[in-house]
Amino acid sequence: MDTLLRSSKLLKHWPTILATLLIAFALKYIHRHSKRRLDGEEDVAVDFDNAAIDLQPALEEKPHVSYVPGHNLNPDGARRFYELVNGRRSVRAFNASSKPPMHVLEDCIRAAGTAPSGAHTEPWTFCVVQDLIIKQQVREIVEYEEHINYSSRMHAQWITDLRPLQTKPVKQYLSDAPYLILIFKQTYGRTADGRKKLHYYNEISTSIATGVLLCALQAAGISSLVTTPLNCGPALRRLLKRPANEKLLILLAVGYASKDCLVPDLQRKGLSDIMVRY
Ligand code: IYR
Repeated sequence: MDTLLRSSKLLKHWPTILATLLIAFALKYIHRHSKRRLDGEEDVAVDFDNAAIDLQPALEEKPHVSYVPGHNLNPDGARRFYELVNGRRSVRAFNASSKPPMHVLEDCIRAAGTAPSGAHTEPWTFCVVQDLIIKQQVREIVEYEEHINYSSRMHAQWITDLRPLQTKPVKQYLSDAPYLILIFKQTYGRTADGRKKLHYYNEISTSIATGVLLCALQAAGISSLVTTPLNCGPALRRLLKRPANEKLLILLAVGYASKDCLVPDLQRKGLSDIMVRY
C-alpha cells in the first residue's frame, strides 16, 4: 500500500481516478433508478427491499376454480365491437341539460373495474362528480394551469400540433358535461389487516381500466373526452380529498354530445399500419 501511495503514477493521476470513480457511481445510480421507472415500480421497489420477514400474499390463497370462457355467447362480437368503438370520438361540446342516468354510469364503472391489474390489486379510484360547484372548482383549477401550460410550459411544436384539434385553455366542457370522472391510480394500498399492499404496474392497470370505461360509455351511447391536465393533479386530489397514495391519472368529461357538436375530421390508421404478422 505504502509503495502504491508513494508511486508517482497514483499521485499524478488521482484527479482522473477520482473523477472516473464518481462517474461510475453516478452511472450506476442512474441505471438503477431508470430501470425502476421503466418497470413502473418506482414506489414499490424500495418498500420491497425492506419487506418484513413474515411474508404473506395480499390476496387470500385459495384453490383455483374452473373457468367458463363463454366464447359462444357473442356471435360476430369482434366485428360489432369494432363498429361500436370506431364510432367513438373525443367530444368537447356537451349537452348541459340532458344527463345520462347514474345507474348507467355505475354499470360503466363496474365494467372498468373488471380490467386486469398487477397481482389483482385493482389499483384505481373513479371519482364521479356531478355537483355543479365542484365541477366549476375543477374547471377553475384546470383553466388556471392550462393558461400557464399553453403560454409557457408547452413548447411551440406542441402548441402547433394541437392547432388542428382546436384545443384551448378555456374549457367550457368541464362545467357543461353532466359528469366529470377523475381517475386516480393508487400507488399502494392496505390489506384488510392494515399491511401495506404493493400495487404493481398501477399506472398501466388504471389505464387499461380507463380504456374499458371508454368502451362501456360508448356502448351506452355516452360521449366522453379524455384529458390529462398537466400540473393539476395535486390540487384536484386535494379538492376531492383523496388520500396521498392516490395520484390523478386522467380526467374524463362525460355526457351526451351537444346537437351542434363538431369534431376534427380525422382518419384512423389502417390495419396494415398497426398490425405486424410473424
Ligand atoms: N391538455 C391540454 C392540451 C392537449 C394536449 C394533448 I397531447 C391533446 O391531445 C389535447 C389537448 C388541453 O386539454 O387542452
